[in-house]
Amino acid sequence: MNKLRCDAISIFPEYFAPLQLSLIGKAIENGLVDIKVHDLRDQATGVHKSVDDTPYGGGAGMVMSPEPWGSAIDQVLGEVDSPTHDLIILTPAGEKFSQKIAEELSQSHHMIFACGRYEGIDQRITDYYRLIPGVRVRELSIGDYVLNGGEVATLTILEAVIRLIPGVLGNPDSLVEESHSMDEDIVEYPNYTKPANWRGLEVPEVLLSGNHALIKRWRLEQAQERTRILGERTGE
Ligand code: JDN
Repeated sequence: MNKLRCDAISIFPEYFAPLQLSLIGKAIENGLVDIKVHDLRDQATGVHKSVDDTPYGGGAGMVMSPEPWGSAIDQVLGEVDSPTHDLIILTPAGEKFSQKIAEELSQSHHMIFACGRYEGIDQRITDYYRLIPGVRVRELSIGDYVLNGGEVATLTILEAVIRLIPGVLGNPDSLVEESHSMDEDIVEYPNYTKPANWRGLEVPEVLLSGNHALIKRWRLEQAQERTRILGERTGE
C-alpha cells in the first residue's frame, strides 16, 4: 500500500495539532498517511519576518507576499518524490469542496495545502504553479461563509479525504452507503439505538419488527421525506 503524503503550509502550524487525534492520528501511526506541517514564517527573509504587504490597486487589508510562499512550496516539492503533486490553495473564491472532490483527492499521492490569512495569497502563486509540469493546482473553498484563514478548511478537507483511504476506516461498509446516498443527493435516514423508550419517546415500531424488507422501505421513505423538507428550507 502506497502512503499518502500531505504538507500544510501556514503561519499558524499549531492549528494542525488535532490531526494527532482519533482516526487520522491512528492512520498516521499505522503508516497509511504522513502529514508534515510547515511554518511559512521560516521563509520570511526581512528583519521583521513579514509575510504580507499592502494590496496593489488599494483596498482594505493585507495580501500575502509571493516570495515566502514560493520558497515554502519549492522546498516541499523538492523534498517529496512523487510523479504528481496536488497543490490546494484555500480561498473563499475557490471551487466548492465536495464528496466528489474528496474521492478524487483520495487517489492523490501528494497534497500540499497553502493556508492563507488576511485577504489571501498573491494570485501569482496559483498562476505560477499552474505552469509547472506534474503540479495540479486547485483553488478550493469549503462553503459559503468566510473564515479567518485556510487552516480550518484544510482540516475539513484532510478529514474528508483521509477517511476514504483504504485501511483507515474500521468498517468500510458505511463508505459504500454514504457514497450511494451522496450520488443520489438524498440525506440519510434517522438512526435509533437502545433503550426502546427514552424519556417517553419510543423507537419506531417497524425497527423492532425484524421485517427487513419493511425496514428497508421505511428507511427509504424517511430519507426521502427528510430530503424533501431540507429542499423546502434551502430552496433545493
Ligand atoms: O474558506 B475561507 O473562508 C478562507 C478564508 C481565508 C483564506 C482561505 C480560506 N485566506 C484568507 C482568508
